[in-house]
Amino acid sequence: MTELILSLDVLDRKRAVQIAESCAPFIDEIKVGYPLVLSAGLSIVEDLAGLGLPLIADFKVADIPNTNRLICEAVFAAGFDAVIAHGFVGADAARACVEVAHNHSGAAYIVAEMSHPGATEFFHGGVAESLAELAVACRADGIIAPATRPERIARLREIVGEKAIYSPGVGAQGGDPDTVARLVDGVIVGRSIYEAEDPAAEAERFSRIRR
Ligand code: NUP
Repeated sequence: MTELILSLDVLDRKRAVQIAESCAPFIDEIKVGYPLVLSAGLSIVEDLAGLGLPLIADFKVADIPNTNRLICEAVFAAGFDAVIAHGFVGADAARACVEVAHNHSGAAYIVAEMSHPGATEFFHGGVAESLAELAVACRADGIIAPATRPERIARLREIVGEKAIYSPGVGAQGGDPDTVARLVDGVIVGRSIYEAEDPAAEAERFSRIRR
């Protein structure tokens, strides 16, 4: 089953919690990033934890191994279940994130290729493939790959095999949810849900990809 992951990039704490609560029956996980944490504070995790859905910290961690370790320890201490990290910093730094995640019975996902147009400037030409290989070598739980380029997801799937692929870029960024859902383990949706007049109805509509 392909999961539906809500990207909760909402700045107002109350609104974020309201949207998460109303969408909860239709989603499998919630992804929280800098926009919400920097606006509402890290304690937003406590507000969301009650929903019983896994929480992914999209902090795209990208530092030296020791700093990555410190960041990830704070992420899991806060109550997150998974973290997203960059792989371009090298295997030692990425592995630090994976190790901390696994020590906390959590998961770590490595960004293999991003979804925005500018991502082609650096991720193409073999880089994304190398990052996917690094994710496998570091025993990461999966990769992030672009819903805006299904053909790239298919290519990266050849490298990561059974590992999870989570994919942002549907809706607001132009990716087609049904096409992508067949290729990945989780589809990440932000604006198409949280900016909708009725976020829960939109989440329910997207949840048809779970079939
Ligand atoms: O390559 C990536 N593309 C992307 O959009 C990697 C990401 N982590 N994201 C995140 O997914 C982005 O920061 C946002 O939080 C979410 C997509 O949101 P939306 O475009 O559906 O609103």
